[in-house]
Amino acid sequence: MSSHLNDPLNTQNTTEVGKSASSAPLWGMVVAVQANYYHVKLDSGQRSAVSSQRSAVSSEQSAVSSQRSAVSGQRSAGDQDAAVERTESCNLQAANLQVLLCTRRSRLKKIGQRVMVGDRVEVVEPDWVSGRGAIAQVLPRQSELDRPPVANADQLLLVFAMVEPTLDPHQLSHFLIKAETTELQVCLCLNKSDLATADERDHWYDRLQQWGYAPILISVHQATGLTALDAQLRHRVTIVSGPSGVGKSSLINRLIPSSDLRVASVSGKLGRGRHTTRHVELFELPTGGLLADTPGFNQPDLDCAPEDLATYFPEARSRLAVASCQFSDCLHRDEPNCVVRGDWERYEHYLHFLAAAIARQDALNKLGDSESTMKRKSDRDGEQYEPKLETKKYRRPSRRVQQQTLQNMRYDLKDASLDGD
Ligand SMILES: Nc1nc2c(ncn2[C@@H]2O[C@H](COP(=O)(O)OP(=O)(O)OP(=O)(O)O)[C@@H](O)[C@H]2O)c(=O)[nH]1
Ligand SMILES: [Mg+2]
Ligand SMILES: [Zn+2]
Repeated sequence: MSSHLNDPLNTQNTTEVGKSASSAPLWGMVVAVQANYYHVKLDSGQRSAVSSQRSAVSSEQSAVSSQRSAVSGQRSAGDQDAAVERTESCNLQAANLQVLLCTRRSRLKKIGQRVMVGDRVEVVEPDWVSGRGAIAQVLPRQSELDRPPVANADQLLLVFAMVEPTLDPHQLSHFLIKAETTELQVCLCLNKSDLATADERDHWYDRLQQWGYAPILISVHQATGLTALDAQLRHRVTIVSGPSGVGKSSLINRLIPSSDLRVASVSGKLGRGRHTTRHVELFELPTGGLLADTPGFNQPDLDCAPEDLATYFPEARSRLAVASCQFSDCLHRDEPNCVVRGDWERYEHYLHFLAAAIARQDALNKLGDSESTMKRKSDRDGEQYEPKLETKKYRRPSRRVQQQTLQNMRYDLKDASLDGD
């Protein structure tokens, strides 16, 4: 992350810097979004640059005033300086450790530029007294996740509990596949190892290695395994994900004690699921790096194409890295000379999720057919599309169909609230 952060400072804004010290652009990262306000944490290098610029300005002013005042000038300039410095540091502290509350410039609104948590932004017109500013520019994203909405994340930390709730291999697979579809690096962590026996711990460690993962076993309560985890999180932007109750918020609280209140507020009874997704926030690790807590949900929806599914299994990836199936569009079921089909534990999971992906695609295709309202027509000018005449469209639906639609909507709503977001 950090390598691309400084580029814009050196390239795009050299002329700005030349203009005047006080109008030098400020860069930072959006750490939280609430309604139309963005909390932007300024880059640390810049914060010191800003305060040294400001103290340079204030000492210039002091020098001028000391020249004017012949006798007591020196002393009052010194006092003034110190006072400015004190006010500044208080303001910055009051503004939540160099986080400015920003609006989005109307130009960005006009061009439809969304601002997400994790975005790298340019802040203009900082008001150090009130801790406010405006976002004038958003840098291109390196990655973008929709749920939760976070830009520029480097990795996904999938947290599961070994016990309470019981580790269900199928559910774990489900989450792992979902995590792999993000194309972010996936890191797996098993919490509550204090509740597991040594045999259980060995069993899961070996088993998940077979799946192609190197799980980090931790206990938030006993503070074990946290050093290894910390090394994995350092200097990266990580999204913490996993089912409800596995200890995601407890973990973040432990790693970032200062996040305590805020984490508690988003993962309490009220926040579970719905609230947290609407209010994603990045917390800074004392050792460097940022963590985003997410609401726990128990069944992520998979929307991957059948032909992509194998790429979300490290076991299949490693097989395909050294050999190829006979058919390039092999779905690895019963095709001849398939190199993926075989004796690996999760091959059963693969078949299960493949069947679901195929069913989903079929359903989408059917929907696409029935919803397509244009038909192709050839004439002298070539091919053209014209609206289809829909014979049944204006027919009034029967009472039974109306009842069924209503019923389905109820189920959808119920599912949505169970899913959490
Ligand atoms: N025994 C044990 N319990 C833990 C550990 N870590 C967390 N817990 C407990 O697990 C429960 C759930 O923890 P949370 O941190 O709220 O879990 P979460 O993943 O944030 O849950 P959601 O916010 O619902 O998604 C709490 O009662 C914690 O005290 C651990 O290492 N060992
Ligand atoms: Mg939580
Ligand atoms: Zn195959």
